[in-house]
Amino acid sequence: MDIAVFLTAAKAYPPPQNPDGTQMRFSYGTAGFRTVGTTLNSTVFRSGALAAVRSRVTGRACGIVITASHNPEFDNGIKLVDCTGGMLPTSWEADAESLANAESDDEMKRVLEKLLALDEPAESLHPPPPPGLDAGNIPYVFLARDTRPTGPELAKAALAGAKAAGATVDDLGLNTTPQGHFAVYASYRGAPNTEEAYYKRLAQGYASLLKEDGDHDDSSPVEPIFVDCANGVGAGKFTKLINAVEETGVSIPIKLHNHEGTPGTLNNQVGADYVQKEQKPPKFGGFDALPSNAKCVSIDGDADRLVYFYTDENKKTTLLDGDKIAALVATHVSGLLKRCGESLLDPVTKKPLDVGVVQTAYANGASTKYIEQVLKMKTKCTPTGVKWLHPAAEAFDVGVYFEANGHGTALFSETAIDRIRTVAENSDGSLPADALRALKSLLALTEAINPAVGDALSGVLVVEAILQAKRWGLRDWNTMYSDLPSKQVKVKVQDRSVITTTDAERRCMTPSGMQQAIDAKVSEFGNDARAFARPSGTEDVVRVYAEAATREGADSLAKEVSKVVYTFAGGTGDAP
Ligand code: NG1
Ligand code: ZN
Repeated sequence: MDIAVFLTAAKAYPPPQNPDGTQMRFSYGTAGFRTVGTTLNSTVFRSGALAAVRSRVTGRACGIVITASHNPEFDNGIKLVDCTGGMLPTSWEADAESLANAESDDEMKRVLEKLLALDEPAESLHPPPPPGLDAGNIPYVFLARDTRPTGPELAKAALAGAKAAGATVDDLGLNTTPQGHFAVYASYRGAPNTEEAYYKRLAQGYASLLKEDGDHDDSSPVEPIFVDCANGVGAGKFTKLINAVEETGVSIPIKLHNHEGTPGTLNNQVGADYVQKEQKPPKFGGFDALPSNAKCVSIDGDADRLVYFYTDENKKTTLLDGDKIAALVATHVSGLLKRCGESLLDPVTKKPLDVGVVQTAYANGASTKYIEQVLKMKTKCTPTGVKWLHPAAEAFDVGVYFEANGHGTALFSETAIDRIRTVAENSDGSLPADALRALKSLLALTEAINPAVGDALSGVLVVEAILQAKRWGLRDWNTMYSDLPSKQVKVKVQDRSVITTTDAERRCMTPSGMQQAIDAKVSEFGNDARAFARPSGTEDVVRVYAEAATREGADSLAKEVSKVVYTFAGGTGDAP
């Protein structure tokens, strides 16, 4: 890389200044940089270069998505995609931040030289790509953006940064975060990586799932699915997916709401984040006029999250969140594995595939109990953010991970896929027919689900196929377990970094005395009560979560813990 060329190009992207004349600082949060879109030009330019450097160091293509996901329309951000399709390794975050905040050419040069000197061939960190695969032009960067008004300008800056660092840029234009990840994932494996190829793969996986699990020829679901697209990038992509599904000869009765051309703005009282946090239907899109108990889904602005919900005759809305999706997928996977009998045991050690569910502290206590005690599956709790859940899920042969907010997927290791495929293809009639169908169904699931990151679009296909296989409606699904009432609130403080946490963010280490005060409050709300506070990595707030045996209990515990945070961590504005 010619650093001098990069430094010259960087002159066109000077970092913005604070009102006091100091240089504005940017922090790498839960999912990359995220803040007011109009301030991000320099950060995005520099991150474009960082993606190119990451590609150079790993010898494989990497990616960038310009999005602020579920945040309001005026925010924007950048998500960096590592060469295998996952997120930038956490070990690079501090350098990404140093590059974004460098105040001189020398500082930028130092960070770039440090990173360029790293010797991290992709194979040393991840399963190697297929032997003999030509990596193409390296550095190579895929670029996608969502529908925000600042998107085009920022995408230009990212492109300029990547090019100034010597990269070839593959501009995917308006696209979802999961498509950005999939393009990189597929390119790493030498598989077709276009949008068309991706939707075809999902559609074929879905059609095979219906075929293997259905009892009759046309097992397409018929009940309409009303999808709130949050006025984001997902709506147009759903249309492509529906077409790809129809080309396979099956159908999916999706009706799109809150998309381009309809009133309302991105993520504003619509979308998965609103519906999950408020536990209410979207304010716009005509959801109040739908028939009672209609099947509804909300996705977020970059289409990597989904939650289901329905509103009954009494106008009571029931949310089926990421935890319920995880339980549904986990129960289906474990059912299929049981039907495969001993065919999937390790040929040498005779051990079964290691299956687990990964959650965060926000997972409803009832879901964890259900997965462990009823499904008898392992669970693991990680800090918030896909960058923590994904690697934890990769440690299993089959790892299902979902955040309560609906972000997640199911990962099948190469070993698991190879074993399933080998057994299915070499059964010679020796396997019972039902076991063979279960094996094929597992293979179909690996195709219908995004293997790189959560995807609301593939999520709908997978949920629908499972519901169809079980002949379940949303009410049946909901009876898997009853959520403990929970409440999430935000507390504004002067500097949220004064709060540090441990134990997968379930306990605070600082400010001193705050955890003891939280514990004292929790102990007043009975055995099922639980609460924690952590600084958000995407918004300038502290998030407080509480759950308890009753709605009143959860609400008042959240309020009490907010007061504790306000007192100990320097609250600003009105006290909770
Ligand atoms: P923060 O702001 O760090 O809580 C939020 C979500 C995460 C994840 C990221 C990235 C909650 C409580 N937190 O992170 O789960 O989705 O945004 O978009 O929903
Ligand atoms: Zn998102």
